[in-house]
Amino acid sequence: MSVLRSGFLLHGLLWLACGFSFTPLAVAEEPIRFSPIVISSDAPNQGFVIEGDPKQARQPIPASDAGDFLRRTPGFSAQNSGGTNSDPVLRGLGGSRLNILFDGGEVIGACPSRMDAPSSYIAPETFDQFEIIKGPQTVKYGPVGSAGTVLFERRTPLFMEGGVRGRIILQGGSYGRFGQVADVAAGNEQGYIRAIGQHDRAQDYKDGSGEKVPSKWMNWNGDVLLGATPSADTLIEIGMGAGDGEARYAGRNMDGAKFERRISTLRFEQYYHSGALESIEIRAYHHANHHVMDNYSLREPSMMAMAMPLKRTTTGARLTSYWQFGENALAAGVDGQVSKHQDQHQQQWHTDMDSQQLGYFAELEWQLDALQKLVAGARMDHYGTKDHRLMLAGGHGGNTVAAPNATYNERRRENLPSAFLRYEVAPIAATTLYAGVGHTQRMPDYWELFSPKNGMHAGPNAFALIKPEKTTQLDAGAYWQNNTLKAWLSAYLGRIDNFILFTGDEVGNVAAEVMGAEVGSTWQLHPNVAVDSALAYARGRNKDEHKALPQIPPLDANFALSYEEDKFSAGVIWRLVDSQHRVAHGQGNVVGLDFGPSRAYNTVALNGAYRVSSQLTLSVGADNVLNKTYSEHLNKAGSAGFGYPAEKRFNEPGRQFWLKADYQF
Ligand SMILES: [Cu+2]
Repeated sequence: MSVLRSGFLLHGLLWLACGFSFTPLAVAEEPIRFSPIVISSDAPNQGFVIEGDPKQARQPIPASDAGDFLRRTPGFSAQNSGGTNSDPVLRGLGGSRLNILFDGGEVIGACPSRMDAPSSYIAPETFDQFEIIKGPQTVKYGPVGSAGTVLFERRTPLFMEGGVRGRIILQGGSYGRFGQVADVAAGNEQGYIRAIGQHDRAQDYKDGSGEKVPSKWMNWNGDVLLGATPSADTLIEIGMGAGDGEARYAGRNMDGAKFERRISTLRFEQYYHSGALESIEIRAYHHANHHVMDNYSLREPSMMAMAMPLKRTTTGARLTSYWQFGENALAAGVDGQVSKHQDQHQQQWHTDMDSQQLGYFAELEWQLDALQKLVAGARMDHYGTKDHRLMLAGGHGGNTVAAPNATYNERRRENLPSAFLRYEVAPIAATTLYAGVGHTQRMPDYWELFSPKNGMHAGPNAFALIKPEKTTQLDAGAYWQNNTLKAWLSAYLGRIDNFILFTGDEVGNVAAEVMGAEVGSTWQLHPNVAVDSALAYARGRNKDEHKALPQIPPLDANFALSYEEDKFSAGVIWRLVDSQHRVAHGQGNVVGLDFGPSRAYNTVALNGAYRVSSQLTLSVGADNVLNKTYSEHLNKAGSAGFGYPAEKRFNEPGRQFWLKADYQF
């Protein structure tokens, strides 16, 4: 029994030291505060790593998907198209610049307009842990996310003796919101079986002026995990899952009628107790996504009724070995992936793209002395992408006249390196400073190579034309904590060569610069009263065209005052967002283009929570209490199909109420 415990205790340490975050070099002796019951904004546990329990209550209203979940974190925002399936953006950079992993694997959507961003397939409350690593400061998770890496992980705690445990969440709110999550596991020393089911839905919401915004959505997910622990140091887990959903989009000319996913995963972990090799981890996954968008099942068609079915399958694996040499830790491994995209003509499925990636990496944590360490990593990726399109039919699935494809049957190959180096120091107790530099080269993704219209009018084809994007970024920050105050800062300055930029439906490479910071604090001004603040600012410049980079969110600040007793908490959150005048009209990415400046706004939200027992917590909230009418800067222009005038943003929800019951057994 104790051996079993030690194996997984060891894993817990690895999880902290290697797998996810780098443990702070020094920590204050006492936590300054109980974990708040309702989270106002997720603060980093160090400058650039944020982690937490995605099942915990957060304001505003429980997130509809991972995009909605992430956009509440300082530094994040999202390109919004309606009530759900927004595409998350970190520091103004989204799409494939943000590497989002679903239980160790990449889920790549099928929609050529990214209606089904990876985050749209992730129901946060069905996961145990999320982790955000800002900047190109790790090389362990597949192709490096140049803006950052986000991990949603399930980690089933082992059963030391036979038993059953679980968690049931019920949540409801304004505009027909009603969601359920059930997560039940049974097992003993030899293994476990775990079933996780989720269903959630909402009707169209109304903005602060009482106008209905087309935004109705529904999603469900079901997953089963079977784990075996044949010895104290071995874990084998297989997982199977499925899900589907639908979404009406105020900001698109078609709605998402199907977001079907099928997933199989395999996880193997082996721990060793002698020698330098500590453990080996293997993760394998197969994701099959079937997406349909149409203009008739969730709206009255304003033109000829049409539907577009699409499929994507992605299969991959990663092997990581963890080593310990004295005080120094090394993680080294290899990962790879094959992916295929299909669309449908005359009821027949046709492959338009297939791609492969193979990479190998090593990341070293070198403890210089008790107070200083260096972390360095490097990886190399080999990519191949094949163009199967005989004819080009225009970008975004438009029905423009088809033209012969000059790159039919061609395969592009790229070998792209990435590396980073970071120095961390704890000059005084409970303080960490870090500074790092990272470089990563990103293969253009499906949306950049296949969705643009380049090549339609005898112009150069995006598939042949677009160069890999090269990001070089300095990341620096600080984390400081004493018994009553915690403060943190993470800042960055980056240069992006061959930044992949959409101008209308066409795409090109430009030189760009990005810079910004997130800063925040928690002040426990009384044993029961805390003040949280967070502020995020991002700025981007297109050096070639001497103007702003598009789709950069404005300054966003968040202040929260909370009162907590042992069983009860109440809070008020004031969010202030500045106007954004740095825009690049008609430019952006496949999801959205800038169409003008946006106005400043502020909203107030209230929450309360009560721990009925150690098992049951109730929380309630009211968002946008003052019923303001406002829209976010990153917003698809409202669809003409719903009567929105050209280039008019659709609004965010007016006042809404929610209630969440969280029961653990
Ligand atoms: Cu779509």
